[in-house]
Amino acid sequence: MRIMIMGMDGYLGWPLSMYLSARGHEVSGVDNFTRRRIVKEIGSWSATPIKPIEQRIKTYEKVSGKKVTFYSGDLTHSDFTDLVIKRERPETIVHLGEIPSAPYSMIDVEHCNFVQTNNVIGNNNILFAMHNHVPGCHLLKLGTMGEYGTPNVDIPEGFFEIEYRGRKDRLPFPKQPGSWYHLTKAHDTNNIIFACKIWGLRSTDIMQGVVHGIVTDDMVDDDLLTRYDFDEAFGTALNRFCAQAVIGHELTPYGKGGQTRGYIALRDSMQCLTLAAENPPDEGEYRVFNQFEECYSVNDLAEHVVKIAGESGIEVKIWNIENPRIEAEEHYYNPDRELLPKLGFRPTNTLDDELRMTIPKLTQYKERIEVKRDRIMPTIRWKN
Ligand code: NAD
Ligand code: USQ
Repeated sequence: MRIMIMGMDGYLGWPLSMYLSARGHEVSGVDNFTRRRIVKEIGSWSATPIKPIEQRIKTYEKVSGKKVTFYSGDLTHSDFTDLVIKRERPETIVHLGEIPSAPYSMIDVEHCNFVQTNNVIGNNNILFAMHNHVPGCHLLKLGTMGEYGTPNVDIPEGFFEIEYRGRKDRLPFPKQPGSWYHLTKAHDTNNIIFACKIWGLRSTDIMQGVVHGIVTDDMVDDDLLTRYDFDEAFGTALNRFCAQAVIGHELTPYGKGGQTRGYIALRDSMQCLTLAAENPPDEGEYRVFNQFEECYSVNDLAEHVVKIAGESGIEVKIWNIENPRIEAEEHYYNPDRELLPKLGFRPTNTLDDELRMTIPKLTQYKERIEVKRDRIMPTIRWKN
């Protein structure tokens, strides 16, 4: 299948490109290196020393014998997006090419507007280019579990049956995002639903939980490593805790630490996205998959990291610091997760086994984390 990966240079995009290519798909991709630039802007870097995309592709092609095509450009430029989609005629587009950080979007009005414009406009440009050139293409769009927020009821996969004043309907489940970033994903969702309705496009909107880990089977050479962030804006909870453990920094659950989210290992995110790509929806169909393995509170995660780091002789403490965000610290959380397992998804490892791979791998980059130790504690607040 011809698959185009928007955001090929990113944390998920690069390993997914190799994973899909290794399975025999014809892979092309797009990126404008925003992620590299904005991590630098906040004074941090990836724990792993990542190579330029050209070198990644060259090494991958050498070790695999496969070919990957890359286009450097900005998805918010409609002419560019139109051109690459017209040229490659993808059968599936995996759209990862957005700015993924909640804290970065909360810095100030410029950052909020940059994230909202980047994400919403880029997504719209893809929808229009699909309509114009490849109306049968499947848009596999990365949304987030954070679109739903933390309601005090179970969370279905996208839609729910409701009876109101004696009438029934199947409606999109309400969205209560918790940052300007998370809101962009809800805006994208509405735009995609509308495009599927008026143009008959097909799409899978992936409500993905927080991703963690670094190891995938295709990273057989150091040139092929993916990025791994640990700073306050781009490091996600569990990845931050692992990096903190490696340098002996206290683990930092925010506030009471009862914030509960779905988590998924990087390798299993690849597995799920591949299953979704290889099992497309019907023409005109908009469907939603909740993509995570298990739910944990941040306190639970910190305890798992303390235990597994301890097995390697690393002693770390947990420090529940003041929460920079406005969010529920104790809440009900029970999302459904049925559609991907029905397609065959099985988590590869337990959380502890995955941590047994992540922590030693990360220890190789201890010095790089140490150099940016001052980027760990949160300074960006939801309310100044
Ligand atoms: P990432 O920042 O590492 O990857 C996104 C890539 O898209 C980057 O390389 C960036 O340079 C590129 N990009 C951004 N805007 C672009 C534009 N206008 N034109 C071209 N390229 C652009 O992020 P990630 O962690 O790999 O996440 C990928 C997707 O998955 C994002 O949409 C994110 O919101 C979503 N997601 C991530 C997680 C997670 O925990 N990592 C969880 C749920 C959802
Ligand atoms: N948290 C801590 N301590 C930390 C870092 C985070 O307690 O040191 C808490 C946060 O307050 C939050 C939870 O951990 O309650 C998750 O935070 P996060 O930074 O790991 O995740 P989030 O901001 O939600 O964003 C990440 C990705 C984003 C994706 C989202 C999936 O950056 O792209 O959309 O996870 S989800 O959380 O399901 O919405």
